[in-house]
Amino acid sequence: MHLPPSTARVDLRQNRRASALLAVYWVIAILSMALFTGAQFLLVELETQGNTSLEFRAEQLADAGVALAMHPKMERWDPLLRQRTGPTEGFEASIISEGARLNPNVLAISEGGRRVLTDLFMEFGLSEFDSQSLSAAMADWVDRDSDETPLGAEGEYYRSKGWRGIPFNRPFRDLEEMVYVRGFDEVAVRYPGWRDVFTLWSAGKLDLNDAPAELISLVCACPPGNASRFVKVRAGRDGIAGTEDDVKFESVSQALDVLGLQGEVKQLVENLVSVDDATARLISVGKIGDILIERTVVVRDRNENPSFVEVRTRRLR
Ligand SMILES: [Ca+2]
Ligand SMILES: [Ca+2]
Repeated sequence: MHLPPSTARVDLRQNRRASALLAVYWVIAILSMALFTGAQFLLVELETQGNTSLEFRAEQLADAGVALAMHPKMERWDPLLRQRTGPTEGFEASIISEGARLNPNVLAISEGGRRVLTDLFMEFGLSEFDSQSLSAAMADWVDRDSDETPLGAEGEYYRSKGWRGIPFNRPFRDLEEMVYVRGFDEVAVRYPGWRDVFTLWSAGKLDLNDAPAELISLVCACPPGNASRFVKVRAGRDGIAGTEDDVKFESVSQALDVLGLQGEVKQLVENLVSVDDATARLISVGKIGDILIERTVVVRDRNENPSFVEVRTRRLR
């Protein structure tokens, strides 16, 4: 069908007007969307900034706790370590001996230490054979030579798996290195919380004044009941650990007597335990509103010439 030229022009103009109108609607729609999105971004950004400044405040509060805990004269039961600084804010700091954890660098290089590691891995759920093999592989990892110990693993084993340059033949410098030791993957699967059991910063002996009952029983090869009773004695008359009446053992011999160890067993264990590790773990949680930030600082020689060896921060909530 052919329209007369004039009608065609009118239609064309109408079409153009309709197109222009449509374009205006589009522009309005896009602008509205842009404004809406912009407003949303602004809201999110304001919220993020608000959270960031609250997090910063919580970190400051955590640091206030760390600073107090750092002081060599500060006792762990001192109420100054637990303060409320406002209606919704405050901090709680604690001081723990780093010797309350196990040091793989020291344990792996002695027979008594490897016995402890083997027992620990069995506690984690590994078989006796796998536990012994893993202890031996850890010894090969940290000792300086490339001679394989019985059940151990040196370069040849790792090369067969396509890994070159390991073991490092030096002490672990980071707990994460342990993951690469042959057989350690089984520990990571069976006991994901393994990192909380170990440290690389203690002098290497289990500090009986702070260690949990499970590790005392393991290292001292004594019944769990003895270790629990020992921990109760340590907590003092009020039965609560970390209070003023806590018992602090002055000598290893005295502590082992309370644990009920005698004779040869006592002699064997004496080399694996202490009562005064010089490295401390200060854990301080800063709180504001619903936000909790935990700062962990490991301090060497807190009483003499303090130095930080590790600082970690995590948001708990
Ligand atoms: Ca080696
Ligand atoms: Ca107490």
